[in-house]
Amino acid sequence: MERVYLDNNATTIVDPIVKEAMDPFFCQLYGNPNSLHSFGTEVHLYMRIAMDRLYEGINASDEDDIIITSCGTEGNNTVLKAIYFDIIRNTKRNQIITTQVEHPAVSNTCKFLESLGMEVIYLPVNKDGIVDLNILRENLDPDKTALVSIMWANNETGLIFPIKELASFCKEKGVLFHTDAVQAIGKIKVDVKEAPVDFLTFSGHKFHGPKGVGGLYIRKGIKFSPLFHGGEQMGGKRAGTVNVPGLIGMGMAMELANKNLDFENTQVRRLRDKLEDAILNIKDTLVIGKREMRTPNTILASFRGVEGEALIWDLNQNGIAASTGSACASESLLPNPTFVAMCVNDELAHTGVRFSLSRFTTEEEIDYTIDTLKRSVERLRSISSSYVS
Ligand code: C6P
Repeated sequence: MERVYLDNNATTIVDPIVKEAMDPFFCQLYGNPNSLHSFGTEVHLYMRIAMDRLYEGINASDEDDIIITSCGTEGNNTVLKAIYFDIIRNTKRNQIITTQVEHPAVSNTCKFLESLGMEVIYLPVNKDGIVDLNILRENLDPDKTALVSIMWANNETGLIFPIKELASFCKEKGVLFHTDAVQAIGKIKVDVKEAPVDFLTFSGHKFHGPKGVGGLYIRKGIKFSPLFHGGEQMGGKRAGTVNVPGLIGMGMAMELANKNLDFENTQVRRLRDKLEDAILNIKDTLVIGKREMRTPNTILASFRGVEGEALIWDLNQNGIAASTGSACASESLLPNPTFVAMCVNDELAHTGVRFSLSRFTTEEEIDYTIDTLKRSVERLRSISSSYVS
């Protein structure tokens, strides 16, 4: 049986070049980089090269900081909790503005901080599924707002947010701006000089790097309380021994991701569009968000009368991996929050299926998926009590 992986927004295959780059750092170059002996110091050069690749990858300046974290969730927690400890508890600015469609790594952290007394505004999305400048303008109050946190690209719809405009507006108003760029890196250009964000989160395993490593960009001069207290690693900004193989792999993955951006925007986009056209050719289906406003690899589709879980199960029986939304919420029986925020009706909210491709997806895999999908939807509709054609 064919096996087709179309859940690349959940995680990606590690590029073999990345794996090869990481290899020596398990059994040969395994010293603790904070040790003073040669086993420790000999890894410094390689770590520097990896860090340079990260800086270059997002066009950060030398004076900016990038701290190495364990994942995207840690980066988001670090920023939001630092803002709580550094600004919200000590000043009159006790508000964070975010959106209704953030990943739980942001939204659940916000809910936790609300329980400690912080005020959170969850901005709705517009008819296109994104947060536009007008709604931020209406809600932002420089005397109250401590931070704006808005994702660069949505993990479920793939919709890209106008980060340059939103961050520039916050800069003009003197309000800090954070973006969760976990789903943007490797899919679209991310440039922190062009889009003046103060904090930016990324995660290695979303762009063909390893799991268990991520990064947090912090614009120069911003002081913040670390999430972890302990040793002096990362200049005291993130205690804990750095995941050296992870960092080496993530650095290589970032370089490859940027080298492959054109491919992503031509080849991956072409295959995504081919699958999307085929989905839309099936009766009573819809795809969320305009194509040109989405990352080139993502489709969130809805098949009327077919429960998302049932379709995922059926596709899985045929070797195809897709998801009903974000992997970490896939066991929830509640309607997909992104669908709800986009005012899609309740039936549709239960029928969403996300297909996410990568540069490793092949034409044959897409052709096989199209054939299988048509048959699965037809079969599931034929036994569905809620589907009337
Ligand atoms: N989204 C998905 O299926 P971690 O896994 O901690 O490195 O990254 C968390 C994270 C943060 N922000 C965004 C926008 C994300 O998409 C994710 C991970 C996966 O959509 C797994 S839940």
